[in-house]
Amino acid sequence: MKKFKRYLITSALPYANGPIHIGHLAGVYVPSDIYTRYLRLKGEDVISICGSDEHGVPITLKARKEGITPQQVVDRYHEMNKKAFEDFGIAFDIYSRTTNKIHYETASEFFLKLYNKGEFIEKTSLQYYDTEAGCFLADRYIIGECPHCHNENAYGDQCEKCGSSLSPSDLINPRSAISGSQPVLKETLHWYLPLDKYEPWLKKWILEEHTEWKPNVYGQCKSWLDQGLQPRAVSRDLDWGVPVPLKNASGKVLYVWFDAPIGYISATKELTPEWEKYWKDPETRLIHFIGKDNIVFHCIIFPVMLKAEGSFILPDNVPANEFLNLENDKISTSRNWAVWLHEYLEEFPGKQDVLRYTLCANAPETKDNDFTWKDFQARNNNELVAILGNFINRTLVLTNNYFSGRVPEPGILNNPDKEVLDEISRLTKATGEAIENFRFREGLKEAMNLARLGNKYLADTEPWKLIKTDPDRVKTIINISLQITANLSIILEPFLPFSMKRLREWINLSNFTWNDAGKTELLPPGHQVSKGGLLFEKIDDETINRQIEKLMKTRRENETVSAAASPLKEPVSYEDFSRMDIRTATVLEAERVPKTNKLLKLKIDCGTDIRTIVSGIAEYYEPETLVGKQILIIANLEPRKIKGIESRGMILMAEEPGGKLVLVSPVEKTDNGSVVK
Ligand code: B3M
Ligand code: ZN
Repeated sequence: MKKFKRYLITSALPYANGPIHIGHLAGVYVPSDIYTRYLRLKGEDVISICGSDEHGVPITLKARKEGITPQQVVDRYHEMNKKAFEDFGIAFDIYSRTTNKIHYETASEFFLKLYNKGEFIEKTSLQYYDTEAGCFLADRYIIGECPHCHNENAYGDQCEKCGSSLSPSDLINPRSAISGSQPVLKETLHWYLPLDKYEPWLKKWILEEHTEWKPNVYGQCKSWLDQGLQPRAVSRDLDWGVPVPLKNASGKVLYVWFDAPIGYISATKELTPEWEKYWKDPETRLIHFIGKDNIVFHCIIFPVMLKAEGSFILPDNVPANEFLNLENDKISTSRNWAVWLHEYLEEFPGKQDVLRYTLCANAPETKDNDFTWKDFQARNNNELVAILGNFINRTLVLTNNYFSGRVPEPGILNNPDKEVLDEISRLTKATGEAIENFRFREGLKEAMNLARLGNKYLADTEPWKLIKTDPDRVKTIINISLQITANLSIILEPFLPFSMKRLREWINLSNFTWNDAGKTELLPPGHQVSKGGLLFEKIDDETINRQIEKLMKTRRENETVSAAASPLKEPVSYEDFSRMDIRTATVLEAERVPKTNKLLKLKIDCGTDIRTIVSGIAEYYEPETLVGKQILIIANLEPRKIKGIESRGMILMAEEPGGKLVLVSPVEKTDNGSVVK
């Protein structure tokens, strides 16, 4: 493999429109952090770049919904997410944001460079326009009936009910999410990146020169390339984003997927004046950590942008993960089906490593995977506590009990000892190799095998029995166990940084690098170690059940919401509403209408007069139970003849999702004829 001088690690910039959850962590940030920490331990020149992606339509939609500005939305989540990453030890060198001035400058410059090189196609097309609001509508801003499942609230890019991806022209009766009015098609000018022009180059670069990319990444690229690429618009008619830096472009911004990856470059500029060395020297290895939904942008579109610009290096690898599910269901922000990092920390303070461990041990590296609270508990209790914590605790306690905490001198090594020493070297190497190849689950497993080995060694040699009869032998055993401990504190550092830091304090190990891993004299004879303590604690059933119950509650709430959801009607003006004369009234008499099942004839005192109303509630109410009840009526509905009876007005009822009708009445007894408004 080519030897590189330095590393530039990027992690997908999360949208600043919601908090970070375990799916983000497992898919992108835990892997990128393990990799970065590993390189740093090896003494490589490495920088790790991330930040908030602060443009895009979902952010403007959220702002509109909450009645605040997009800037307020991104300010809130940028700070929150930055803190969440810090809290979990995700060690970026910078967590920047795409609303920074430096980013606007960098993205505009990048666009202009391509523009001046003639890399764009300029083209007008027809797009939906809201004449009431006076603006073009992004796909997300167009709502209408889904042609597949007839959900009335499908978006112009996707129906969230049946999951089909749509384009605005697919929608039946499209309407604007801004004004509710019917949009019209209007011509608009945009700039397109001709991906098709770069297709032959991409095929060679990816399909021939990067056969080492993960199968899920390579496969997705191949299928895009096999289908053939089309020019892709890099601008949008929106007022939130980096303005297109041209004269004839007012009201137009860069498409969020054009500006966001440039965010990696602007963040590097912000971090160091030497940014060009990281982005332009072919001896830098650029690696993008992302989730699978971002593959096309990082493997095809951004590389084409970089290639077209001409002075930048290209990614050498794009280790994308698949998705993490939660308790067998897709993680979803809108359905609140997630474990949020900030909530986790409130409920499991100090236990960042337990989550990091579970998410890595179960990472969706090759296929979608599932996070369950039972698995989380089992990983903690059966692996972190019973294997790792237990071994370390026994070793340090024995060292303190028998040798006052001083590392004993080893004696003559027998064959089992030698085998253990060989295994230390093999397992530490295997851990490193797995990390280098982005197989973090495997790396963690190999590292944990070293702790397993330690436990087995203690169990086989039983130093607590030998201490009376053969104290010299015990010196050897404890020395080797301590060397295993020291090795663990190095090779588990990328995975469990909080606990390994504690452990190294206990064993008093400070100057070390990854290259020390495998050595068997890390702690020399006479070196002092402390008694330590418990690195991990058992998590009981009650705690886990509380988490499961919390999710079940969310599920119940979601079911209620979705069942109740007959879609909202079109907005009406207050004038329209106030034309209805709704009043309180009392039922004086009630009887069935002969030869019908559904109808009751009611005599009503409605304050202004006494009148007859026919109502279709006979299936739900016995007539005699209604007499004396106060209800609401529409008093000015035009009179109608029903089964020969003149009905003057209408009784108000609530219709449950199942169709059952329930009478509506004032919360307190009210004078008849009071106007409802
Ligand atoms: N914000 C998409 C996402 O969070 C996007 C990543 C940008 S990376 C340049 O899935
Ligand atoms: Zn649908």
